Amino acid sequence: MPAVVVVGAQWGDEGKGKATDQLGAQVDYVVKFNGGNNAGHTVVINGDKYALHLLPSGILSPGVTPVIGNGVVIDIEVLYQELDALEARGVDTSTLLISGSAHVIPSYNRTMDKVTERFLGKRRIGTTGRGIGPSYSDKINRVGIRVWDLFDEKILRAKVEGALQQKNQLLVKVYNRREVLIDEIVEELLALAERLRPMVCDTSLELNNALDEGKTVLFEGGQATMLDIDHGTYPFVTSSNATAGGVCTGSGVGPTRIDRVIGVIKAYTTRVGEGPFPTELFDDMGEYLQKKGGEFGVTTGRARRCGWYDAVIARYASRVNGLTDLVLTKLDVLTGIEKIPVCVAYDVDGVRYDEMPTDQSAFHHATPILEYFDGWTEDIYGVQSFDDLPVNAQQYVLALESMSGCRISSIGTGPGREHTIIRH
Ligand code: 2SA
Ligand code: GDP
Ligand code: MG
Repeated sequence: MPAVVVVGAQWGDEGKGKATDQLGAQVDYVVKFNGGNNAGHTVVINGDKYALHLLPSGILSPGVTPVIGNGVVIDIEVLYQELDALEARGVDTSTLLISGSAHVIPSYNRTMDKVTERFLGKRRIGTTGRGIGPSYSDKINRVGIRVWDLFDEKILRAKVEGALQQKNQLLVKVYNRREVLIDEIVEELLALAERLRPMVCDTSLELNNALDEGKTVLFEGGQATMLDIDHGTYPFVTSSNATAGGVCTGSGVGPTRIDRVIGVIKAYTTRVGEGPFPTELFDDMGEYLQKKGGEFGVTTGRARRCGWYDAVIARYASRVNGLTDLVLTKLDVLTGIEKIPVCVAYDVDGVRYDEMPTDQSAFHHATPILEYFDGWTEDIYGVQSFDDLPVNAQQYVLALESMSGCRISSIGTGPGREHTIIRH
């Protein structure tokens, strides 16, 4: 398996960190290709918990080269904090490679993110406030600051000047904030540059050479399919391509080189931030899943909204990512629920939809058509073999598989590396 992709199949927090970490032991490189420190990936190794944001989860596997690709937006201060925290816990981070073409998140974009959300009021997206959207907007508007720019003061100053020209107009005239000074930003970024320099290289060349030599590369997606800027529930999305297509643009590795695309999906659904969510629960059951599943943001601590498994979303994710496998997580959280509902299709104003409506208004009006499956009471925490699952749990998994358009090749029964069933 020379090149493997891991992406989220729902609205994020499916357990991509755990899946990446598990595969990490078998690969040479783990590459982050989209997003930034809006991500929060949890990995539990021998009971020790690690929360990763900007660094690829593969950094925890000795011998793996972690890579931050060109599609990522980097808050350099956060990067250093994360590196220092891992080093303090004995993790070797010295092999990290960073694309010089990745964009940085200057402090003014954190400000922009927060003031824009406040300004939007009821129409807010519910962002993580990390400056992600404004930094990707700058990239598209061609006024972004790239890692390479930090190593030439003259170029950096010109770029910051270009970026602030428009931004200051907005900040001062619309948002009533103080003007951001060019000198202040140039100084701030230059002070961060030197430590970065040895990590920076042409990561596209490095990865393509590695694949030529028969090495294995794992691409770790941030956020998820339904948060993808093109394929998600726009405008309630993040600002990058979190689907498998983003791998190629975000790393400089072409599509013909990708062998497997693994979608990670929870046995129920969660969402953090605003936006439509057809199977969302507003009753005690939603609270039960949130508590039992520990559904709180790894980056912001926000409570995640909870609902039932949505097979329409699973089929959609299988299609737009070209999934070869599904990794089903958190099956253990469903233990003790008598009848487990699953959304098999939507009702949109009296019309049945078996596939995701392309019209967002229809999706906003979608109510779930549910099928009910018998639950189980036996404790399945940590179970490692499919045959050791209660029959009803097995049937639930097989039913999800038949509805979701893709084979379920692994099942999570707990947060630890070892709490996993591999289906051969
Ligand atoms: P942004 O900050 O511009 O990317 O926000 C836009 C939308 O994307 C959602 N988003 C996320 N959803 C789930 N998990 C994410 N990471 C953290 C985690 C979230 C946290 O792992 O728990 O701690 O709150 C993540 N990052 C972005 C976001 O909620 C907006 O809906
Ligand atoms: P990511 O953003 O997709 O990497 O996921 P997060 O780390 O944000 O959230 C997933 C949470 O579920 C983390 O706390 C994981 O430790 C936990 N987790 C992952 N797989 C399982 C599982 O199979 N069972 C249980 N109980 N927890 C899991
Ligand atoms: Mg997460």
